[in-house]
Amino acid sequence: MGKTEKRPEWAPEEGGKGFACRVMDGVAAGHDGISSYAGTSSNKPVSQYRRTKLTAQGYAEGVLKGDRGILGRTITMVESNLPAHMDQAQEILKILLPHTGNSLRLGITGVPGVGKSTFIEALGCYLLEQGHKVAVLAVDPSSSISGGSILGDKTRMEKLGRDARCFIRPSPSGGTLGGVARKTRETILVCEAAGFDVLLIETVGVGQSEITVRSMVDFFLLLMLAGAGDELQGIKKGIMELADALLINKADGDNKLYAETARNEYERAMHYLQPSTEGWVSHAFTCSAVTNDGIDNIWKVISRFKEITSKSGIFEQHRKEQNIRWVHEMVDEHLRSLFAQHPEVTKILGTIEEQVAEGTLPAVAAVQLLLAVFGGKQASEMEPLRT
Ligand SMILES: Nc1nc2c(ncn2[C@@H]2O[C@H](COP(=O)(O)OP(=O)(O)OP(=O)(O)O)[C@@H](O)[C@H]2O)c(=O)[nH]1
Ligand SMILES: [Mg+2]
Repeated sequence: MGKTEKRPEWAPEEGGKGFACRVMDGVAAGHDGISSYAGTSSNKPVSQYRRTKLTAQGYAEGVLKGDRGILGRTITMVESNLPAHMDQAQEILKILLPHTGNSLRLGITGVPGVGKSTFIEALGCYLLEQGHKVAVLAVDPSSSISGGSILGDKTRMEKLGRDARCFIRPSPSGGTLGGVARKTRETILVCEAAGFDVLLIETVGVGQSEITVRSMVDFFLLLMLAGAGDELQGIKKGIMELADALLINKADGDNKLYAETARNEYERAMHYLQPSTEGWVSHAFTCSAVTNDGIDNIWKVISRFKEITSKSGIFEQHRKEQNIRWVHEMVDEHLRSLFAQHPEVTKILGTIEEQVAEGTLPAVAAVQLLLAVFGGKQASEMEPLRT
């Protein structure tokens, strides 16, 4: 951003610097963190809605028209923790809801360095060539510290990031995984309403976040490496059971042979695993995100999955189940936070914990007591607390 000296035309020639002022160049985009287009070129058209305060209807209309600026602002609203924003986001989502759901939601996970971002770049570009509209999202609960994994990765998604048909959004920095997940689920809906028909959702495969992402996608893809140690494969066993396909990446150069051996091993191992999706048998494949070898094949697999599960009704049923589970999760989370903040509960919790630890109060009785207090009973009415 450059600073230029501006001198008003009425200023005397010999007036010196006292008559000049410094003017900062404006920014083409809004202050919501994204340019009006997903690409970085600043001479692309700026949203006609920009900088005007919008109603929920205005936001929804902008999203439905595919306006990038409004899309970014709507997602910012969805990601906000301010009560006023949360209310407006819900109003917008209500309007958008009938226009959502027309996409394939693809979750991509794997250990750091396996090549998730490089793979997303390769698959994303392939899908754009096929005429799809692609949005890339990330779920990374640690991103409040790291500043968002995808943002740091933009260099790996250089082509995709420059393409106006693609929309890339880094992970919301929501603190808890529950918070990040809520925001990503709603962002998925907003992107679908904006017309994106393939959503690629990246998450780092280092813990709970894969399970969370599994619960918000249709197809779950696990990227793996050939020759990674046994202990690593042991850790991944639980995750392997969640996968609709295993993809051994970096099958290029000298590694091609190892990748094929690993594919055979995984294929055998998967015989003994519970299938992740009813009516679908998960298989192992190889690809190279660098040479693009196998990218078209994995998309064929994913398309076949959609075809088969749509025909059998499992696709729709899964989404309905995911939505219902989501409601329960949110209720759980909300109740837990109400419980933790309840003044009477917090007053007695320490004493109760002590009594349970000392063995003077059974755990079940402690729960009954806490829930009774949470339900409105006075702690002083409670028998064990008088001791
Ligand atoms: N040879 C080869 N290298 C690859 C391939 N895919 C990715 N890489 C390289 O592997 C490294 C890690 O790739 P990333 O795409 O950043 O991996 P990631 O899984 O997104 O990593 P995190 O975001 O840190 O979890 C980079 O140096 C890539 O160039 C591939 O198919 N073949
Ligand atoms: Mg990455």
